[in-house]
Amino acid sequence: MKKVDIASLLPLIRAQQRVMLFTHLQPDGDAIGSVLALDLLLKRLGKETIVLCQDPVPENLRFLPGWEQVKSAADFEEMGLDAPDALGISVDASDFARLGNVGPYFKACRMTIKIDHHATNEQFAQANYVDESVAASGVLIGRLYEAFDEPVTRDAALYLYTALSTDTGNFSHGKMTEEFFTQMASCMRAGLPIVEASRILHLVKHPKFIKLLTRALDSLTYHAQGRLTTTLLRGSDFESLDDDMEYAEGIVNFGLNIRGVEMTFLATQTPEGVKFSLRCLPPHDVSKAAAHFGGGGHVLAAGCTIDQPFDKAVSLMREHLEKALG
Ligand SMILES: [Mn+2]
Repeated sequence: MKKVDIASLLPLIRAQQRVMLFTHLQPDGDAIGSVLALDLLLKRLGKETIVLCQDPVPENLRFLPGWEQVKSAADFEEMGLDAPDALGISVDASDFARLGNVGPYFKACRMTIKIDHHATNEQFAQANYVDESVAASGVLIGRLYEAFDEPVTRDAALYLYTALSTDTGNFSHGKMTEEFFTQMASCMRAGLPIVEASRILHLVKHPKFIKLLTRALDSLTYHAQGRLTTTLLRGSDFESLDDDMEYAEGIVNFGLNIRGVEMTFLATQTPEGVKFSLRCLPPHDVSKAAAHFGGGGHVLAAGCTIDQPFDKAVSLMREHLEKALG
C-alpha cells in the first residue's frame, strides 16, 4: 500500500501480459478518457486488456472511439475470464468504494496499481501513483505515454482531451499548468478535432437538462442584498424522479455565475428529503454549512440532505447561509 513514482510503475506494467483496467462508478470524462487512453497505450505495448466499470459510459461520451470496450461486472462474468494472473490498474478512483461492484475483481488481481489525482485519497493498491498537483488523471496517463515513448495518436488525443477538459470545466478551473498545456499541444499535433469534440462534451445539453434548468431558473430568488441566490426543483418539476435526477447535474452553478453573487444553493426534492447542492466563491466555505446539516464536501462545493418538508428545509438553509455570509 505504498506511494510510488512513475518510474517504478514501468517495470510493473512491463512484467504483466494481461492487464485489467478499472475506473470509478458514475464515470465522468476524466474517468472514461483516462481509462481508454491507458487501454490504448497498453494495447500498443502488446498487452491483452479489459476495462471494467460498474456503470455504463454516459451518452455524451459515446462519440469516443471504442467506448464499447468498457464492460460491466455482468459482461465480465459472461466472458468467463478470471483475474488472478492479471495486473489490475485503477484510474481516477479516490477510494476503493468508488470502484463499486467491480472492486472485487481489482482485489483479485495478482498485482495492483492505482493512478489518481484526488486530494482526499485512499491508497488501496499495492503501488499507488498519486499526484494531487495535476488537474486530471488524464495528465498522469499523458505522462505514461511519454515514459513509454509512445506517440499520442488521434484517438489518444480525443481520450486525453476529454479527460483534461472535463476536470477543468472546459479549461476554466483547476490545476492547469504548463505541463497541462504541453500535453494539450501534443493532442493538437495528433489532429485533435477540438471544435467538434468540445461542442459534444461541453456545449450540447440533453433536452431534459434544458427543461429542468428552465424550471430551476424560474424559481431563482436573490437574498442578502443579491449576494445569495436560491434555485428550487420540486417533485412536480420532474417527469419521473428516478430518471430525471441525473440531468439536474450542473444546474446549481447557474445560481452562482451571476454578477454580485457569492453563494448559492439548489434545493431538490427527493424521496430521502430535500437535497441541497451548495456553491460559493472564496473566501466563503459552504462545506461548513453542509456539515452542519449532516453532509459534507469541499470548501467551494458541498452538499447535504435535510429531511423536512420542502419549504421548511429551504428556509432553514437560507437562514443558515445568510448568517454565514455575515
Ligand atoms: Mn478526475
